[in-house]
Amino acid sequence: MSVLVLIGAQWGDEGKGKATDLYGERVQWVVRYQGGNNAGHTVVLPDGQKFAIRLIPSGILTPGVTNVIGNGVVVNPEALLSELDELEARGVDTSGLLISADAHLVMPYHVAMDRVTERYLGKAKIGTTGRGIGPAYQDKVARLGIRVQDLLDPSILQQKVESALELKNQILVKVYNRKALDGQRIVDEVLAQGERFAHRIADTRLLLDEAIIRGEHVLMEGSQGTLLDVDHGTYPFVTSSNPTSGGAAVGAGLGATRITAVMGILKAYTTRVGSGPFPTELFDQWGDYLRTTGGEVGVNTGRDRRCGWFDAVIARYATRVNGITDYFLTKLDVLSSMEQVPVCVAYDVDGERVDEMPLTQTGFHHAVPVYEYLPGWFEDISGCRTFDELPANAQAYVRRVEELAGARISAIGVGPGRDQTIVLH
Ligand code: 2SA
Ligand code: GDP
Ligand code: MG
Repeated sequence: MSVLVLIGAQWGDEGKGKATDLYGERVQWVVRYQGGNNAGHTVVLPDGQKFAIRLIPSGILTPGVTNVIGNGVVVNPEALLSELDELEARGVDTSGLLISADAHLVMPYHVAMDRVTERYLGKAKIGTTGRGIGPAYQDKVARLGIRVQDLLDPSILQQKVESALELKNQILVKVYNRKALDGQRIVDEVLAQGERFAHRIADTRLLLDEAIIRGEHVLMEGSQGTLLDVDHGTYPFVTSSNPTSGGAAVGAGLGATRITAVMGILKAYTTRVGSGPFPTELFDQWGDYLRTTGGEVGVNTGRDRRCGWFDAVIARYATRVNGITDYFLTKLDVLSSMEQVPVCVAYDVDGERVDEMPLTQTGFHHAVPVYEYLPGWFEDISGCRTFDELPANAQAYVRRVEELAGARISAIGVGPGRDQTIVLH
């Protein structure tokens, strides 16, 4: 391991927090490279303590690790401080957290715009987390963004907030019939918040490069997932960043040749939160079974997750667009106690069999899963620690998923705990 990128292979919530915690023990650095406090990564420590990490890298729970919020992340200062306070109140040492000077800020007007836009879209809404993530990235691309480094220069900050607010206030007042936001108040608020984390602002791309040259190991923790990627996901029902492995180089400021391995986190079935197409989605008692048994509820928003069977078309796609070298197959334990486990191996799109992601959005909307039925198992596998201990049918399921996904499975999750993992490679 030198620079390992860990990404969600589906629509997020595959168990990236647990995987980061597990592999975090072998690295000196953990880096978040995209997204913001829309993420919700769950880590269950060996003593049973459960943490729901949002904006800060999950490596914060591993003593001795330096954690980086990279330039590709959007940082809500209020959310950052409250997460730091929560972690510190639970005895977590947060002194090793650094924030890129070039990361963008999620401002109060981004949160306001996110919420009014979703309301305005009505039935066509994206189902965002309402955390202002999309509007913050919009401003970044429109060159109207406020960066972490602007907190170090109040007069620049003031100018930038005023120009960003000029248009936004017009939209809020004239289109959405809301009150205009007070720029001065926002500036004073974020400056006061910034004072509390100014000592963490750093040239993180330089520090990371120097660390790699010294031979230290880095884990890049993706949030959301491949199908939520703004370029490679189910657009427009996506998040506004690049969770895929290419985003890691950009969002951390590391050269692409520095990445040595890409691990995909792959749930043994599929879930999705928010709107958008989902071919294997279940609307029957099996959907309820997966939701209840798998505890499929949004970490951040408390929304129920939509549930469906494993989709190999998506997995193959994730392998390809991320250059996945290894998979961590999570939540295999949730599939115990089923006679047969359906696995989607291809789609039927308007009467034609399709083995790869359809070319168009409409094609994906029309995709009907072609299932293969694998024999199930009834044994409780949460105590298994080696592959050989798994029932034969569970072993066969893993091997078939591996074959269909096109990359080797290196680890298998059989429960939420760090130790509830079967390591194969
Ligand atoms: P946004 O808020 O602009 O990023 O929303 C755009 C889409 O991205 C989805 N999205 C997510 N999907 C799964 N998990 C996420 N994190 C939380 C979690 C979500 C929660 O871990 O449970 O608590 O509800 C996450 N973040 C963004 C979102 O649902 C939209 O489809
Ligand atoms: P992330 O966003 O990818 O980090 O995933 P979330 O934390 O949003 O959701 C994954 C959920 O599954 C969390 O509640 C984890 O504790 C849990 N989890 C992770 N791996 C396993 C596993 O192998 N088995 C079971 N039963 N739960 C798991
Ligand atoms: Mg999550």
